[in-house]
Amino acid sequence: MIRRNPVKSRLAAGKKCLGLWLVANSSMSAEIVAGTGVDFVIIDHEHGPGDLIGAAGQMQALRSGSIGGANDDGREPGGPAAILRVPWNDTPYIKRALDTGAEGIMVPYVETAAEAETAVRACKYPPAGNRGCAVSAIRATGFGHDSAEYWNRINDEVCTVLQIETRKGIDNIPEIAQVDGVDILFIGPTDTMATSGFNPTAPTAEALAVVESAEAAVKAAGKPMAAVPYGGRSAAQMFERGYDLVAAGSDLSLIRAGARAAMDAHRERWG
Ligand code: 3PY
Ligand code: MG
Repeated sequence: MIRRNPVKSRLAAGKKCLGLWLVANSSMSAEIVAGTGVDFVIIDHEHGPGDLIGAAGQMQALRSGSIGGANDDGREPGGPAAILRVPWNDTPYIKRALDTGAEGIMVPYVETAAEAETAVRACKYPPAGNRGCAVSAIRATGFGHDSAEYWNRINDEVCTVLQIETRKGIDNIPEIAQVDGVDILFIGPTDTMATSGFNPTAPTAEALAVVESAEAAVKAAGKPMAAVPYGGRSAAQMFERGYDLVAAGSDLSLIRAGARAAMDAHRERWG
């Protein structure tokens, strides 16, 4: 069965979406995260060691719904939306990620409307796009059990997320946002600062202002806006700023933060 994309259905209902990153290529990380009832995950293949076999295992774990009491509050059944960030705007990789079962694709470093069109076309079967078709042989269709339903529905259900991470990309947001099939614009604060000549590990007011100019442009274009928290802001503060989706932390960063807090508390008391 092909379900309604949970991110699309929440956005259509005017709800905000909280997500987490999966960087460790671990199905157990995915299972833990899914058990929290988080709205979406981003399986990261731009950074980290992720591969498509790992992504398949993570997507199986996301759907298992076996821990944490998820799905008892009216959310789409089947766990968080699985969005896969591809390494680059690469049509063959996007095809393989979708075939593996990703419900959304996130493309880094999009700078022009032409690049946005390339990404959207890679995410859609003809005639809307140029995604290759092997519906009887792929995990996304239940290995052929759901071929017809998948073909009929996936062009509408797939979620295309484009990242804005450069000055050129910011300048072109009005045109990028108008490309049919672009669902969400995701500002990458770290790369935006880095590509604008700033040190992203110690953001100055000037560096933050560049990211804020991207926010203003996405808002003006009327597109759903996403990012990771930046400038010391919490996820809640990001939502207050007008974000529709926030990807708040990763399996790896949350382990680091938990381990750090436990050790700091121990050292403070016991030395
Ligand atoms: C960035 O900040 O550059 C991202 O890609 C999201 O973390
Ligand atoms: Mg980035």
